[in-house]
Amino acid sequence: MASYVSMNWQSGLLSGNAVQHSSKALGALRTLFHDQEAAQKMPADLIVYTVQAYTPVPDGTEGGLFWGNTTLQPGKVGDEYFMTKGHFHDIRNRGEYYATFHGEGGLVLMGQNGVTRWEPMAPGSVHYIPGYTAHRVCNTGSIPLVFAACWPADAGHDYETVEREGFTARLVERNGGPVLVTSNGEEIG
Ligand code: S6P
Ligand code: ZN
Repeated sequence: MASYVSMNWQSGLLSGNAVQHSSKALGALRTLFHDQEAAQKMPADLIVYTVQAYTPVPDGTEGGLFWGNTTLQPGKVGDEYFMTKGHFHDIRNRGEYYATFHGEGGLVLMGQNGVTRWEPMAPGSVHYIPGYTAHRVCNTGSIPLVFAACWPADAGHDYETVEREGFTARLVERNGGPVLVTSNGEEIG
């Protein structure tokens, strides 16, 4: 029988021997940001986000489910909010749930047709990420953003497509709040 873990329903954080931990520092994320001059000036070892994952079945198990959470620090590179790398799932039709515990953010979603939109994240918000949709989270607030995720064990992660092509719009701060802008600076949401 698979082991189990515990979740603190106030913080969204997991504990238990079976919890896997990983982190992403700015040095590994720099190329994602629009303002490369600002990105290069920031410390490579600055931790931007940490992830906890509970994967009770082997990666790739059809019908299995994984659970995890992400703690994304507040900050910006130029006017662009700190964000996760973002990915499509390797098996494109696989969906996912995100649910917010702490902080404020934006879930940026891009369909395979290249149309990008976003949903505001705040404590209690639950977000369904449909299949065929790249997803990335931005911290639009001033405190750590914590959200939980549940995704199919066989979904896999395609980071390469996003690294190569990016999202068609970015979440940036304008007049003190988040706005989705295209690469030519046009506001679309
Ligand atoms: C996994 C799920 C999350 C992300 C995490 C980091 O499918 O979407 O656990 O892995 O938020 O984002 P990323 O884009 O670096 O995997
Ligand atoms: Zn995912």
